[in-house]
Amino acid sequence: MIAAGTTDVAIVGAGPAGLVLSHLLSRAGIDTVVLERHDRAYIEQRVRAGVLEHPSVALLRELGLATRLDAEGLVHTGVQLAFEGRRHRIDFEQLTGGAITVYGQQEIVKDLVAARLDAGLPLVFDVEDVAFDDIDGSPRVTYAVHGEPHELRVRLVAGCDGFHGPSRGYVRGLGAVERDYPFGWLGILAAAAPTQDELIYANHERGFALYSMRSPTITRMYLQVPADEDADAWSDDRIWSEFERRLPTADGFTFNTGPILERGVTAMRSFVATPMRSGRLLLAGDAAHIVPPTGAKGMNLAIADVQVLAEVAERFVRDGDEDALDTYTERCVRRVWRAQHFSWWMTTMLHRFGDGDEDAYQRELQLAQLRHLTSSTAAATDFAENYVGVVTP
Ligand code: FAS
Ligand code: PHB
Repeated sequence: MIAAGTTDVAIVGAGPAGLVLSHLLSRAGIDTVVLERHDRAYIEQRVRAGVLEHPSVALLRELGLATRLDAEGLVHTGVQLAFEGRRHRIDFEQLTGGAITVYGQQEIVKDLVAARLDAGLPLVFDVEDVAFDDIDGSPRVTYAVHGEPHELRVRLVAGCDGFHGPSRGYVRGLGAVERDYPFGWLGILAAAAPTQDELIYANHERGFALYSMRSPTITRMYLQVPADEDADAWSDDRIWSEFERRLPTADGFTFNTGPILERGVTAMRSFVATPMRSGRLLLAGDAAHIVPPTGAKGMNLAIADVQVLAEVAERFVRDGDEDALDTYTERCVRRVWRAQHFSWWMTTMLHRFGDGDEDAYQRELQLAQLRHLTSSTAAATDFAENYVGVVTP
């Protein structure tokens, strides 16, 4: 027997996009049901992004969802770029008046899930076989929970189900442009106290390295590795000695080592799918676009998309304003391409793309770019505005 229900907006996916959207729409008095494939424990322990742009923090504060973020988030007023063995600081505060906040994506997921459930609002975990019918007219979302079939009649469907979710497959006339990179990131989470309160992005002849953190006791670090690398092929000693080589220890920087709590290899891809709307279905976040994590834009793009989605959804649900839905893709895609360009540019400037002559020329270009970036106020300002998230798309 199918359990049937109705709501204004079915939100598929409880990642940053789906959860922020659920809070924006609830604040606007729009009914929603969030459907998530995994259970609560899984999504709350999944290690992913860690950098929040200024606008993302401002929105979470505005929604009253930043209590723990403000208490535990690490505010960084600058970042360091390392090359030729030395660190160079870019001062966000001086150049933009803004800052970033380092706070784990899974912490945001924890805070937003708790706030939703505390408010007694529906968030269904362990959903299977999510499918959509009649997304051009009166959409129906069908799914199962532990084998029990369910159906939701809705006004709109928000596809916030990430790159591998089903929603994008329902978009009529979808086109995608993409670029894959010939490398990935080996990411580790270590019980080692960070030795400084700013990230280091290192360009090194052995490949890229990133020094980041999650808290005063947890370090998050990344190494460029071949795209098909097996994380388990890297012993702890090999990982630490490779960081020793690639990070700018020659200028006195030291880092603590400690038990490695989590490791994994992430592929590097740039991907943009359009349109982001088809009938009553609207895509947001990784469901529509992917950036390589070098620019720390993935989670922030997802949050920015749903701010627009919430606005057009409210106008449609409240006033039947179809024109609002028509503007969705156009209003998002300019910002998406700004972040795409910045993420591609940082990735190209900081990674090894191969070896031999072609790469030798590329490396000199990278070093020339980095020298310019760290000696020209205009170039540093452009970088800082993009990184902090205060750039005009
Ligand atoms: P998400 O993928 O976060 O959320 C989608 C949700 O939909 C998930 O909870 C998923 O379980 C659910 N879902 C999928 N299919 C479903 C279905 N059929 N039914 C119901 N639910 C379904 N960015 C950085 O800046 N730094 C990083 O270090 C970094 N690391 C990353 C590592 C990985 C492995 C990945 C995949 C991404 C990483 N990113 C990183 C980018 C990341 O932060 C994303 O941009 C961000 O999670 C996007 O948020 P959402 O669009 O909400 O998608
Ligand atoms: C992280 O802390 O996980 C992180 C920071 C900066 C990036 C990517 C990931 O560019």
